[in-house]
Amino acid sequence: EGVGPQEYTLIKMRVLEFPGKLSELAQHEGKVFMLAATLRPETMYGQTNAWVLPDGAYGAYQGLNGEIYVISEHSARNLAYQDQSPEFGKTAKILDLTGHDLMGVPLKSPLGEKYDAIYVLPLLTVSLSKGTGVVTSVPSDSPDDYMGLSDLKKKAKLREKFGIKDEHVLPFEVVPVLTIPEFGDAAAEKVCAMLKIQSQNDKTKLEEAKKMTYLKGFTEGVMTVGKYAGQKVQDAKPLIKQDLLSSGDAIVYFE
Ligand code: A2H
Repeated sequence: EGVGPQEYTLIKMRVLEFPGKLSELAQHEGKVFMLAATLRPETMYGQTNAWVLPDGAYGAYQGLNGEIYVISEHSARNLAYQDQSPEFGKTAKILDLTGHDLMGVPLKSPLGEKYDAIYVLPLLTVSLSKGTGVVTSVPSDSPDDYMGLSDLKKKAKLREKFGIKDEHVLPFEVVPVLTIPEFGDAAAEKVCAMLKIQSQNDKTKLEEAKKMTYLKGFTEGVMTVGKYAGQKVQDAKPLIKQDLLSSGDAIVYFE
């Protein structure tokens, strides 16, 4: 835990289909979003999927302007005190969900141009007490995301266990977003290979991979895609964040 409040950008990922229990939200089509908490909104160009905790408790909550947000209860409560619910300080839950109900749900995210739809997939290291419990997966720049996706690609049994279809995983490849002098344009993939990381359970090596990539990505990275291609990540990040807020595709969130 840090000393002050942590600011996240919540990315509004539109729910495109309403399978299973989600069918109760189908009448709100177009206004239902899963909100992913990120510190790196400039990496949204490289998103290949979203993560939730399979056994985690989530809910669909009434937001502003008739929108509905699928998030953890803890974040719903915080958002209600940050002017993002119909009544200040009060959550309005429409539906209880678990991570299992969300497996394989197709989403459309802002800035993700490469894929028409990306899918909700399981990651066992997602914490329900941080952010919204929904995470955007960017395997080019996050070692956790890279190993999570490559485990699902490699292990048919793992996909089966969570009812994930091959087409939700196999077609999705690393999408480069930025380049770092030392590691090139898909730093997480490169560093996971350098350290010979075997799986998402390789905790110690993953910690090291994260230390190697995160700071350099931010301090030395240069954007290679999008409106701010050619600019330093440090400079592009606040601009991309502001663009996402202005277009209504993101929300500022503190906890
Ligand atoms: B970041 P901090 Cl490309 N459980 O977004 C586990 N991880 C979570 C989470 C949760 N409930 N909520 C958010 N996160 C992840 C992108 C990214 C992130 C990149 C590179 C670094 C990075 C794509 N994933 O974070 O513990 C999210 O991953 C570096 C730390 O609050 C979020 O930003 O410091 C980050 O962890 C927030 O971590």
